Amino acid sequence: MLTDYLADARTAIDQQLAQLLARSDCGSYDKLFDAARYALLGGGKRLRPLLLLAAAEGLGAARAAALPAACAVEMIHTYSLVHDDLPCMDDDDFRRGRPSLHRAFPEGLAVLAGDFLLTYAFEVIAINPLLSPATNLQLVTDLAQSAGGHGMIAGQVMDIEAEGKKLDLPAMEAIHRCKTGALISAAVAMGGIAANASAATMEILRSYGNDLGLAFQIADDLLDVAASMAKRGQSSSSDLLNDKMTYVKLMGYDQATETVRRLVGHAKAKLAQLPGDSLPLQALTDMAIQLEG
Ligand code: GRG
Repeated sequence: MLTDYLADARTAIDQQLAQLLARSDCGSYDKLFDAARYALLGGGKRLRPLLLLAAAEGLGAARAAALPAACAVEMIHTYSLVHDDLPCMDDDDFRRGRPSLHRAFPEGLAVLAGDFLLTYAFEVIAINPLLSPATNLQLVTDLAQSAGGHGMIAGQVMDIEAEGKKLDLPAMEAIHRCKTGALISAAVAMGGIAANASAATMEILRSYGNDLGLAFQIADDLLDVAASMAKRGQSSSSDLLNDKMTYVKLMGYDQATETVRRLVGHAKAKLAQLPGDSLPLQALTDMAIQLEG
């Protein structure tokens, strides 16, 4: 039943994203849309838009009304991956199981396709006729703040600045809360906004989203370590802790795992306080945070 809900919501997101970037004859700039489609429609778990829909629908919003905001969040996420993969950033050749956008298309076009997705996200929210202008404005504001200069982009800059330096736990947490956590948290909050949730409900959603966002990043660090260990055939994680400045390196594998469990426990306790149906959010929490063992 719950798996049906998530599969159905995912299909709705994928269909709406495809529709938003439907083939049209753009003449001399066709390639921009080809590149954007390659990045946006080429896989991904759709965690952030699913969180948004689950929060919105659980609180009584119609799916159609919340879908544009859900797609906008996925566009922002995808643009961040496209830009993060560029040679001037992480220089990654692969993304979502295939060549990254700047490997499949000219690098300049990859930059511009990322810019396009970033800009289009706000247009998609602003022109949604199924929500009031005031609600759309609140959605735009939340998304801009989470993705912007005190949110995801700030996180990316802090991350770059931290390269080669020894960070303490609060500094690392600040980076993760901005770089990864802010958009995840915004996705959940935007679901509440789309549903016209009360201030008390918004507070619960934001607290849940903040914990989930941080847990997601630490769990990702843990999965990286586990994958490297499996690849190297090592039975102890200790050698791997020298590779990269991550939560796992700072805290050790076991304590990082414990931190994720604690954050997830706290996040789920918040969900239990929500009015409406929070079961899809519970299931998404488990889908987002997968720990070994
Ligand atoms: C370049 C503006 C700019 C920002 C980059 C978010 C970010 C900041 C970079 C992403 C790089 C990265 C790997 C971050 C760690 C968080 C993470 C695991 C992101 C991947 O999210 P998933 O697993 O990806 O939800 P899919 O492909 O499933 O959507």
